[in-house]
Parts: sequence; structure tokens; C-alpha cells
Amino acid sequence: MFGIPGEENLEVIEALAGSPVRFITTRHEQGAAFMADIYGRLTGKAGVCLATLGPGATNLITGVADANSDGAPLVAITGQVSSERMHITGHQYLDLAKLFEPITKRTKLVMRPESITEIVRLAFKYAQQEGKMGATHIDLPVDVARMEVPEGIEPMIPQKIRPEYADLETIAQAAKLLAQARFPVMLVGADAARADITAEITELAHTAHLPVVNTMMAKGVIRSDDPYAMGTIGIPQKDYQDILLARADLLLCVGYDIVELAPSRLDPELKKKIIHVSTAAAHVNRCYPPTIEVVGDMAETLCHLAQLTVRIQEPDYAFSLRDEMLKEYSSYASDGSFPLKPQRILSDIRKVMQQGDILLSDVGAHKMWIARHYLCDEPNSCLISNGFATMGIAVPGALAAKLLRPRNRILAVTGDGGFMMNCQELETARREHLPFVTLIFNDSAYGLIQWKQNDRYGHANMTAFTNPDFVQLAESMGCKGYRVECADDLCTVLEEAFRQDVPAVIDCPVDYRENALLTRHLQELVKNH
Ligand SMILES: Cc1ncc(C[n+]2csc(CCOP(=O)(O)OP(=O)(O)O)c2C)c(N)n1
Ligand SMILES: [Mg+2]
Repeated sequence: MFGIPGEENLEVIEALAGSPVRFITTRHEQGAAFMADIYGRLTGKAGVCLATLGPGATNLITGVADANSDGAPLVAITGQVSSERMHITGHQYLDLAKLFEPITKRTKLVMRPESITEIVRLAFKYAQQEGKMGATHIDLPVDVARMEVPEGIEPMIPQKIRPEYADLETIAQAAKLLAQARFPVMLVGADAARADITAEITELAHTAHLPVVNTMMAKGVIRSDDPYAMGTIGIPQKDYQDILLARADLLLCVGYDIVELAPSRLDPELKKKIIHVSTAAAHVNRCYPPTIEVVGDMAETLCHLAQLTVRIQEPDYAFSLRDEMLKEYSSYASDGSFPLKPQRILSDIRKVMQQGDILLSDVGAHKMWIARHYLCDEPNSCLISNGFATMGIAVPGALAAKLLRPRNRILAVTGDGGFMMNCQELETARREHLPFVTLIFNDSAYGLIQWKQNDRYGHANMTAFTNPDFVQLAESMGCKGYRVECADDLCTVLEEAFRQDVPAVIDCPVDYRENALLTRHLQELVKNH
């Protein structure tokens, strides 16, 4: 559990102190919520964050909304004023059930001590099951927290949920549609990364000869060196994946969640056939009207599809596009210029990261480069928030990842803007002995917004800032600080940073002139295909 004590949640803190639950005291409630978010995303079990009432609770909001949007199970618990003064205006009082309502699947106020076991069970059940995973909220008034739970009321044991399987007749219809398609493409999304169905996706791609595009949240679901892997869709510009989709007459969407990528981008003219494979029915969206919905356990569905689909035609166009894409991705990978080109930074990061290691991306221009250039071979080895797409997630997220994978290398890659939103959690990481590495793309600006301003208006406004000395900032919190002084330093600095037994921060100057060049390059690319 992650959080900050306050007067109105002291009973909970006292109870936790004598329990086996590990509590991590954070330096901002937002940090606690992001930690719980990434804990949930990596384990499928709800991460829990705790705050006091009023301002403590409002500080949780962004992280809770992120978890809910990205489908990470999370339970937020807030303190509340005493129940006899909840109907009047008062010091630090806010109707928290109302505040959390649009950013959770369920929010409940505890009114009687005997209801607590059911409310807790409900909160975890809704966070982890009942459709898409997400956030839930429990509001606990201080007087109720002080009451004794009556004898005989025990914590409730989770029920075992049996998976539900799709109807075989529907799967057979989908296989027929797939076999008839001239140019089918598989699109894998966030739920595929959660469901651990890499083997089934790869098998289907190979037997039915389907090129596979993944969303940012499904990176690594198919190995990047698989001949059918066509890379990541999602940066604002049209890229190789959009060129491929433009040719497709059928999309096989597996675990695709419309929050991560607007469906209008997949099929703007509403001409394609769509097969929706998921554990949940498709959302209603004018641009996403599935021809067939195959709802049920995805692994089972994909196995049946692989057995039933007869397709022999190889996607030659996709293969040649893939060759072109990989050649382009590796250009500038050993560029020696300084400040470093984003392509060089990602190529060096790739070299030092190994199996089981996790890169957590923050949100900004660096995320776009990570999406394109950080090639992954395992699901959840590169975590990107792309439902709510919230700056400030990488550092607290890395803390939670390190907690879960103490022996692996955990790398937070962040912009200088996002870093300053939650860098206080480095002190938490130092205190809790969680030595992950943070690499800052330093451009002294909100780079992604500058990129957009330059593309749209030809100039940038109100997006520049100055930075503190990141090395000194890190060291003031007992962490190690490094500054990259030339391109060839980066690999060595990363290796050294990962050897430290305290958190380390690397200040890496980046040459974002590459952003505008990429826009121009992609415009040409789309024109020429
Ligand atoms: C909390 C939050 N505030 C604002 C935004 C909008 N936004 C997206 S990217 C970005 C700039 C990011 O700047 P920085 O962290 O320096 O990364 P860079 O783009 O320079 O790589 C902003 C302001 C957001 N996504 N999240
Ligand atoms: Mg920046």
C-alpha cells in the first residue's frame, strides 16, 4: 500500500502498523496513486493507495484516473470527516464519492463498521474483474474508522472466477471472414498485454499469415524480430503502421481498447471488415462497428482461429514495408552528435536492457520515440500510459516496478517536464532501498507541445523553461547523479547507473530538432506509398 498519513486516516495507519501489509510512505499522493497504478498493471492485482480527506484525496485524482483509463486495477482509500458533519460545509470536507465517481468503476462510503468486509471485497472485485480492470474508491469517515467491527464479521475470501469462452459458431464465422480477406491485418491492444497471449497471437500470425501491428500499450506482445511484427501505432503522425492499415480490408482486433487509439484512425472511411476479439463486448463507437464480435477467453479464441483459418497468401507488401521500417529505425542508432539524437538514446538503452527488465515511459516527445524505436520482445517490458497519457508517471511507476522485480533493471525514461512533476519520489525510492535508474531527455521544454506548435504554427510559445542541476538534485536526495557529456558516454553511464545500490538519475541532453525532421520524413513517406 502506498500513501500519506493524515489526521482522518490515522486509525487505518495504526491498524496497518501491526499488520503484514507493507506500507510505503510517499512524498505526494499522486506518487502513491501512480505506484498503485503500475503495481496493478504489472500484477493484475489491485495496487492500493491511501490519502486523507480533502486535499489529500484531490492529490490522488490524476493517478487514479490514469489507472482507470489504462485498465490497471487500483483501490483508493480516503479518510473523511466524521459522518455527523458530512451534510454541512466544513473544514476540508468534500463529497469524495462524487469526486471519484467519473474516475472509478465504483465508489462507496463506509457508513457502518459491519459493512466494511463487503465494501472491501466489492472494491477489489470491481478493480480486478467485472469487465475492464480499473480503479475503485472507498471513503472512510473518521468516526466509522474508530468503531469496532462486530464479532463474527471476517474478511471475505475472493470468489474463483471461471473464464468464459466464445461461442464456436461465432469463431468459425470469424475464421471464414479472415480466410476471405485479401489483406487482413491483426491489431493487438492493451488487453492482449494483460492476458499473456503472446504464444497464441504469434501462432495465429504465422498460420494465417497476418501482419501484426501493436498499440503503445501492447508493445512486446509479439517479438520485434518476428517477421510478421509490424511495429507500434500511436504517434500523432501517420507512420508505417498507418500505411499498412490503409491497405487492409479486414482488421482482426485483439484486446484493443478504444481509449488507447482513436478508432477513426483505423478505418476512417468505414470500409473495412472488423473482427473484435476480446473478453468484453466492443464499446459503442461510430468508427468501430465490428462485423463480428468474438467475446470470451482470448487465448482459446485465437487457438481455434488458428486451427480453422485457411490462408496461404503471404503478406509480401507488409514484409517489404517492415524491411524499410527497420532500416529507418536503425538509422542514426550510432550517430555521434551531441546533444544526442533520440534514435541514438533508444538504441543505447536497448543495448543495456535485458530479458525481464522494464522500461517505463513518461509522456512527451520522448514517448513517441520510445514507441517507435524501443523494440520489445516481451509484453509489459515497456510500459506506456496511453489511455490517460499522464505526465509524471515514470518515476513513481519505476519505484513500483522495482518493488516487484528487485533483481531486474528498471528504467524510467522521462522528459524534464514530467520528471519535475514527481521527482520527489526519488527520496521515497532511496528510503525504501529501491535502486532504479531515471533517464531524463533534457530539452529545457515541454518538447511534445513545442513539436505540435511548430508543426501547426511554425513557431513555439510558452513551452520553454530552465532546469535545476539534475545531478545535484539527485545527490541532495542521496541518489547518484550523472550527466551525459558526449554521445559515446551513454552506454557506459547507463551500465554504471545500474550497478548502484541507490536510485540513479541521468541527465541526457537531447536534440529535438529530430522531431520536426520526423514529421517531414513521415509526410514524404505517406505520400510515396
Ligand atoms: C499531467 C499532464 N499535464 C499535461 C499534459 C500535456 N502534455 C503532454 S506532453 C507534454 C510535454 C512533456 O514535456 P516533457 O516532460 O519535458 O517531455 P518532452 O516532450 O520534452 O520529451 C505536455 C505538457 C499531460 N499529458 N499530462
Ligand atoms: Mg522536455
